[in-house]
Amino acid sequence: MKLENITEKEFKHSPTKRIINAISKGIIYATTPLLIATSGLSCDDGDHNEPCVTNYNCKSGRICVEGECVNPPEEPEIVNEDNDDDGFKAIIHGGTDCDDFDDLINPEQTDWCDGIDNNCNDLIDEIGCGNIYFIRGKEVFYTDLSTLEETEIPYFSGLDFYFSSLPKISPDNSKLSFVENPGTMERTIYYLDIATSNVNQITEDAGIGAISWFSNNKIVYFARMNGPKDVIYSVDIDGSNKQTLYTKPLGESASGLHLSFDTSPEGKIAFSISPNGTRDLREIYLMNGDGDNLIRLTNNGGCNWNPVFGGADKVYYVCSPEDCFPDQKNLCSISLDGSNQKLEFEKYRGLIFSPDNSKALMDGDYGVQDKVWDLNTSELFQFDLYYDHLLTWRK
Ligand SMILES: [Ca+2]
Ligand SMILES: [Ca+2]
Ligand SMILES: [Ca+2]
Ligand SMILES: [Ca+2]
Repeated sequence: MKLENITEKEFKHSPTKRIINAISKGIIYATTPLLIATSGLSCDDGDHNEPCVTNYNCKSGRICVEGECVNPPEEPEIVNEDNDDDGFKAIIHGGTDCDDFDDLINPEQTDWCDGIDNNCNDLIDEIGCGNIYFIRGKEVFYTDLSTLEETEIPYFSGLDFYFSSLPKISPDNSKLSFVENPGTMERTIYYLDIATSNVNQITEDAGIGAISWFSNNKIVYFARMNGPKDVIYSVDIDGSNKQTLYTKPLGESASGLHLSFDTSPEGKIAFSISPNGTRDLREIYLMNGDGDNLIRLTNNGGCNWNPVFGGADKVYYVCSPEDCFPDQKNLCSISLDGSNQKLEFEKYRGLIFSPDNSKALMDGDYGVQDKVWDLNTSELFQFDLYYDHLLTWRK
């Protein structure tokens, strides 16, 4: 009988079934000749069925297993699961190290600006690029985010800074303004030319607090006259063209709280005052750079201060539902048309924006210490550098 003529019924009852089975097994074995050859278990080595009681009965190198001589199992390859000794196993070994041959790449690294995902989160350089300017103690430094190296800016060593009048970089990155604080009401604003290290006086006034820049080499500053009466001025950096932009009405002055403000690249000013003169209420206001078009932005009955422009259409500010001296400061935001007022983060201290306003660096207390916040995705990233006070973030 020819093999191809066997029906299923005939096959089941056929005495040739055993033979057919044997043939099919032979086919299966034949399809895996490599496996058999490498495992040493091939049928044609002549020792496959060699009986044994102990290893002494087997040929050299073979061992006795369940009465048959077989080749011993291959030694498992010893694998170093943390090849670069950075404390993180490679991803192929179930770990989180996305480059196990570079000890400066693992989930605990800061993802500095080098075009590489240094912290294995599939995002490249999420802390951004440029320089972060900051004060530590009484010294002014900047960190280059391409190298994470700190450079101290000369001149400032030992100067006293108010937290309300921190040095500020000009929009073109060439100058750093600062207020000399001799301990009297009369204070002087200077700027440092970063390239030449020359220091020039801009103006002097009573009780100068916050200072900021417009993009046309104008300084905006707040001064507290006797009364107290808070005024926002603008002045050219040669001290000319001094203009009064806003004078706090007497009813708003009783709180005694210092006025805080920020300038936008487009030339707007956001500032914080108490609408009813109490120490428990402050709101954010907005006006043009010449003092026109004053509007009140926030209206939530709490304490809102230290506004910071984040891009062309948004202001971020410290917010507290209790009073102006809270245990915990939160971060809120509002659009420049007064809409979309919301709580962004609880527990934070300071905030500066990247040059393209896509990211913010938070100088935080209480659990948000030194985080980069991606404004597009609202993700928070660890940033393992510590700053006392952030100044600015510039290319
Ligand atoms: Ca590793
Ligand atoms: Ca690594
Ligand atoms: Ca990354
Ligand atoms: Ca990087």
